Amino acid sequence: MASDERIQELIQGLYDAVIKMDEDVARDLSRAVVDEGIDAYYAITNGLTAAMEKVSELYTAGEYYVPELLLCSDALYAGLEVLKPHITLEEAATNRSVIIGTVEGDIHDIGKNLVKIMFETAGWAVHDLGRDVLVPRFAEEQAKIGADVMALSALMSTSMLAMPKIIESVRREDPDVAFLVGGAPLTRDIAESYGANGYASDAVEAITEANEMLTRLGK
Ligand code: B12
Repeated sequence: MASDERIQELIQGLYDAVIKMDEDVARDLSRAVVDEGIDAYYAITNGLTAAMEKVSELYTAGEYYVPELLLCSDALYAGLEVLKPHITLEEAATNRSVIIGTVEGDIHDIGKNLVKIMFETAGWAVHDLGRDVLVPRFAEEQAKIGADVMALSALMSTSMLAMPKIIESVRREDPDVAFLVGGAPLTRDIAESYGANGYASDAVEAITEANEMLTRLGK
């Protein structure tokens, strides 16, 4: 078992690798995390995605521009690829299904992909529509799949306005589907005002909330 110092060293290394846009280091340190038996999700949240918060500050401060953001997310994904198969979740396997996508006008998909990975890890069948998904696509997909949950992601205060439109258009065809929404500009109050059934602020909470939401709905 790795010592606390070693765990912190690796987490700090992952954090720095994302900020320094170093895919190779992110990949190598993620392999070390796995080999040394450190919790993969802990490494993702405290190393890889925590670094995106810092990246976002650098972007806001005008020190990083869009190309840097993309290179940072490449480093994040390089680590994620290694760590993903080693995530363990307490929630039991399920036969539930979810349709997930980032809403129209929004190309941010790092958070959506983390939520997707958590659903997959928890044993859900996941149908990923990708990013910048046009409003009518969700109802079309639901007509084909008949999913239990529809998970919508938005990272911009402008794009999140598509959420109530999606919820309304899907419910018109299928009143039974439960909506889970998330993304940095969302809050539980906003989610409720949009008519969503659930809200979660991060990817692990998303799974707990999805299950609780279905229980609340008697499903
Ligand atoms: C990386 C990034 C980019 C990358 C995206 C790469 C990619 N493939 O995703 C690139 C460079 C492409 C980009 C582009 C743009 N960006 Co940008 N970007 C970011 C940044 C720095 C980080 C986002 C991120 O990935 N965070 C890490 C992930 C892990 O966190 P997360 O997404 O919040 O997800 C977690 C939770 O929110 C939650 N969650 C997310 N989705 C869901 C869904 C469900 C169902 C649930 C339950 C939970 C959940 O769980 C996730 C995991 O824990 C943010 C800053 C920020 N603070 O968010 C700006 C930010 C979102 N971008 C912003 C802007 C303005 C833009 C651009 C318009 C910039 C431009 N001028 O070109 C374009 C947008 C183009 C478009 N049409 O979409 C603004 C948005 C402002 C606003 N509030 O409207 C931000 C806030 C930066 C800022 N401070 O100005 N961006």
